[in-house]
Amino acid sequence: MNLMQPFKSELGLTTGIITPVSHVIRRSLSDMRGMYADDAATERILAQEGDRLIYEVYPVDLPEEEGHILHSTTIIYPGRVSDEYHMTKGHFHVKRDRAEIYLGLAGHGYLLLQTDAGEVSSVPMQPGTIAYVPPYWAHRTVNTGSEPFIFFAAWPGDSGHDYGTIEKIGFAKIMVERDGQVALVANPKYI
Ligand code: M6P
Ligand code: ZN
Repeated sequence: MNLMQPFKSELGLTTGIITPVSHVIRRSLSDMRGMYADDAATERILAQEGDRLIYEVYPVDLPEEEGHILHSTTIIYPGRVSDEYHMTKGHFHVKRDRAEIYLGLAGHGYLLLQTDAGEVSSVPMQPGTIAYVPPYWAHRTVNTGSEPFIFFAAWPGDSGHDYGTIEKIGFAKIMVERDGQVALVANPKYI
């Protein structure tokens, strides 16, 4: 057995940054082409304003193996693509029966979940909210506020990220601003 030594990381509770920083995953609008409902709006923003940063992930460096508990923070910057709020790509776990825990740290948003059968659920999140992603649910987070939406996440080391399914089929529902309110509506692109 390869015995790992105990260690700690420091989490900036207001910044969401975990130190030491092993690596940072940055996803910009161009990384999410085709994921927002309004493709023309995506291309317009890219042409007129450039490639805006949508979110960053600060992971703790750990082996992606059974027995470990992977953990990270995610910072989703506020904004919209047309009327759709900034969000993560979203994924199923490759091992579908692996769950995940989110803890809201700053800002306001939603956890959107969806099963293989297309059932959708939405959980509002604010600082202090512990949201549970049960086994078999794809998960995406959305910043519906005007400040960065920051949360901590922990999940089993052998879960794996399956992005392909969501890239192909999308989420059945999207979070948009309608008449100044946050609304969960049918995704016009969902097949
Ligand atoms: C959370 C966790 C990570 C995930 C990240 C961004 O921190 O669920 O596993 O990578 O959010 O979400 P996504 O991978 O869908 O872009
Ligand atoms: Zn996950």
